[in-house]
Amino acid sequence: MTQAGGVEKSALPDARGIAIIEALFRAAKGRHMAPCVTLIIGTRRYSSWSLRPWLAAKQAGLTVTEVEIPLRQPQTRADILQWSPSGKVPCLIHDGLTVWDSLAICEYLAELAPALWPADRAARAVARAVSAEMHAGFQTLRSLCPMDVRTIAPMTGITADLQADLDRLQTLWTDCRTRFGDGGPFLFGRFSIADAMYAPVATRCRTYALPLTPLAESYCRAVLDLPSMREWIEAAA
Ligand SMILES: N[C@@H](CCC(=O)N[C@@H](CS)C(=O)NCC(=O)O)C(=O)O
Repeated sequence: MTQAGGVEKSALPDARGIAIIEALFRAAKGRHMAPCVTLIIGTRRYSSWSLRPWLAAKQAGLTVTEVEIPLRQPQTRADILQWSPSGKVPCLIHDGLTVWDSLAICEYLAELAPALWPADRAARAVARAVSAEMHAGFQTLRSLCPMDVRTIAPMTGITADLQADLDRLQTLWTDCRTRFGDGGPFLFGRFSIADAMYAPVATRCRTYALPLTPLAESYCRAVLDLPSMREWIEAAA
């Protein structure tokens, strides 16, 4: 049955279907397989919160089964509520457990794949702080420059509030790269959850041609060049 503008339910696997898919992965790959997680995500083109844990899981080499729910449809909330008690995506399902909220999901993924946080305690603490800052902040950037990975729409006239967000962003990226960035092009050298949290910002910088320092430009390029990022953008309708 299809509701106006909604998801055709038979087109999406249900919880039983997901359990069967996970069992098949386990059987096919044997005992030493990478953990298989299911992510309920929103429309790839727009769902910045979905991109974050999806990218973290892919970068960690986990096997990801996805259910993509179209956002901004009359049926969206009902469809999401079938999976996520908060009525929001993303939502992760693993071993019968449901975890909602992007940052909580990333923390869970790091328990499956500890390399998702930096190994050094100080670096790990700062990585958590900048991830939490992204999760809770940058309101002006988020509202004036919504994620749309398929569009290029250079912005003219940067407001003072938007410039303040851009300044903070670039101070933060410079600090992380300078103090912890040896050993790779990411905020803490190797890819970490902090990069997953800022990946939708890298796409916004490109979409809106936001003015950046050379360090910020090259950091954004490193994120956008990740094969998993390319895969997400390619798959976005
Ligand atoms: N704090 C949540 C925010 C999640 C959120 O707002 N997700 C949006 C999509 S990006 C959503 O589910 N919107 C519901 C809707 O559009 O009906 C998180 O970090 O996961």
